[in-house]
Amino acid sequence: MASDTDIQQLEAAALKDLDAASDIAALEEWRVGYLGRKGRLTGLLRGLSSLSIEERRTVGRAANELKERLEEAHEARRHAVEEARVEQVIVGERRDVTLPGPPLPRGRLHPITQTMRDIVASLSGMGFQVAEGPEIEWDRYNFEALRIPQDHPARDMWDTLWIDYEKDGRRPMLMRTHTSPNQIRVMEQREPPIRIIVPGKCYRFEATDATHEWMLTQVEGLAVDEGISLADLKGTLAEFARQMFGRDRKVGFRCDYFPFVEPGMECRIDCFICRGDGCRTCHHSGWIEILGAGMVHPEILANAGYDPERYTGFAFGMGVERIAMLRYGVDDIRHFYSNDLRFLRQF
Ligand code: FA5
Repeated sequence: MASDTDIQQLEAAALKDLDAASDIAALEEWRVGYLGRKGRLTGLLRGLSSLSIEERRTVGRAANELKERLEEAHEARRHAVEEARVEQVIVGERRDVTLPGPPLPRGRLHPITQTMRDIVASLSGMGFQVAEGPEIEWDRYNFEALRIPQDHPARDMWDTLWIDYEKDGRRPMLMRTHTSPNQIRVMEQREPPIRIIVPGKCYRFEATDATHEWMLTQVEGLAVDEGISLADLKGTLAEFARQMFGRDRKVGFRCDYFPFVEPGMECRIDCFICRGDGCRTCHHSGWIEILGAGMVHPEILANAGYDPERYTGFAFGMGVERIAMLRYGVDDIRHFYSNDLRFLRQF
C-alpha cells in the first residue's frame, strides 16, 4: 500500500541513483528502473488500487507530481552528462597553436657533393668557369682526339665500359672514363683565353678496392692562353691543395705519362692515415695520388686550330672521392656509395 512516506523515500532513492548515473547508458538504466512500465514508480502507482478514493486522489496526485519531477530531473541530468561528454571530447582534441611544431627530419648533402662544391668554389675563385659534358661519350673524344688511337697501349690505362653499339665494325660509344674529353669539346667551340673546369661522373671497368671505385667523380681543369707555363700549373695546384687540405699538408709532384700532355705529372698529398709512413690505404707508399696533370700537348692545340707557337696550356684531372677521403679521413672509398646511413649521417 502506497503512502506519502513511500513517495518521499522513493524520491530520495531515485535522486541519489540519478546523481550516481554518470553516462548515457546508466541514465537509461535509471529511467527504465524508476519510470519504465515495470519501474518502481509505476509499481507504486499500481498499489493505489488498494486505497480509499480520498487517499488514492492525494497519493495519486503526489505520485504524478513525483513522476513529473523525476522526468525533469532525468532530463536535466541527461543534459549535464551530455555536455560533460562533449566538453571532454573538446578538451581531448584541443591544440595549443602557440607550441612549436614537431621537428622536421632534415636531409644533408652527400660528402662527395659537399667536396665537389668546395673544389668548384676554390677553382672558381681562381677564375675557372664551370663547363659540363656528356657521360656517354664518343670514342673520338674520350680517346682518339686525346692522342690515344685504337690499339694504342695507353688505352689500357682506362678499362672501359663500352656501349653495345657498333659502327663500321667498331664500338664508337662508351661511358666516359675521365672528364678529359671535355678539353677537346671546349677547344672546338672557343678561342683562347680559356680557363674552365668540368665536374662530373666517370666510369671504369675495374675491380674496386680501398682507393678504386668503378664509378668515380672527377673535376677536369683546362687553361689555354699566351705564355702559360708549368710554373702556372704547379702554382695553381699547390694553392688549390693548400685551400682544400690546409697549409701544413705535403704536396708532391712526380712525372707521369698521359698521351694528351707533355710533360705529364701526378700530384699527390701525404697520406692522412699514416702521414707518410706507409699503410694499406696508401698502398704503403706514404702518398695518395689526387690528380693527373700536364702541359697540353702541342698537337692537341694544333688540332683545335690554335697556333701552338703562340698558345700554351695546362690541364689537370682530379678524383673527388680521393680528395674527400683525404679531407674527412675516410680509409675506404667504398663507404661513399654503400649507402650506409651511419656513415653518411656523419657529414
Ligand atoms: C685521368 O683520368 C686523366 N684524364 C687525368 C688528366 C687530366 C691528366 C688532364 C692530365 C691532364 P687518372 O686515370 O690517373 O687520369 O685519374 C685521375 C684521378 O682520378 C686520379 O688521380 C684519382 O684521384 C682519380 N681516380 C682514378 N681512378 C679512380 C678510381 N678507380 N676510383 C677513384 N678515383 C680514381
